[in-house]
Amino acid sequence: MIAMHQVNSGIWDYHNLAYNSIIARGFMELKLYHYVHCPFCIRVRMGLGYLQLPYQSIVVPYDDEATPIKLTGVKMLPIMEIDGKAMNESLDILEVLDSTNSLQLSKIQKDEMYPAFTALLNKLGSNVHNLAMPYWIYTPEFNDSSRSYFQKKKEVKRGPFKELVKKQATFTQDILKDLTEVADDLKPFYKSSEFTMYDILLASHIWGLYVVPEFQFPEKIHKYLQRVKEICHFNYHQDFWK
Ligand SMILES: N[C@@H](CCC(=O)N[C@@H](CS)C(=O)NCC(=O)O)C(=O)O
Repeated sequence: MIAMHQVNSGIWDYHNLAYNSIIARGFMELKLYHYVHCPFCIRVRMGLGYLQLPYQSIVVPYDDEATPIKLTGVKMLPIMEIDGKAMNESLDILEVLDSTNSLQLSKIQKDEMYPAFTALLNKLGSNVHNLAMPYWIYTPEFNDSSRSYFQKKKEVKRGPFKELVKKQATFTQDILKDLTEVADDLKPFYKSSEFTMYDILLASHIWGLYVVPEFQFPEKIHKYLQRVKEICHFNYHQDFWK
């Protein structure tokens, strides 16, 4: 859980085809800077696991502003450093890493249902954050300083965590309503017999609910998440215990 300090200044141009072919040949060093709780970071971790790409995992303390700003100019994770060049935006990162397009990201983004899916993801994501944030801050990812930084920042947008906890039943109800719909669309993967990027996007957005002791996933969704975990060789807590 230590932020990286030896960083390189180059910003990665993700449309650079030369780099893509380097990636395809596997001649690269990958470093992922991430927050354990962050769904966009989990996306990338799941993608890396699915693609079986070895990488250095760097969990950045939430109150460390210097590391991400030095890498990309903004305090936003995930950041992927590929052979010393840093980039952000989870979907752009996944597009570069998946050089053979096995997860069909570009195809999915052209789907008629993609805008509705994105809206569902945003709604789910917001409720998941409201429900889970007061718990995430007590996982080993945080210390007193990063916990207080996180809580202060998030409370500006969402209100006091104490109030969020009081509204647990409402958030849970909304999440379960959406998950019931999702469950109907599992064939056994999201609207497909094949595993695709949809499954990574969905699973990464709801995974953090496992940290909330009061929340119980519907059985079908739990089994689906465990299947995604297997396919992506994903271990949410791996960085806590290294
Ligand atoms: N569009 C970005 C979103 C990433 C994002 O929102 N990251 C949040 C964590 S979940 C972040 O870094 N927040 C920093 C902060 O608010 O201090 C992506 O897909 O990578």
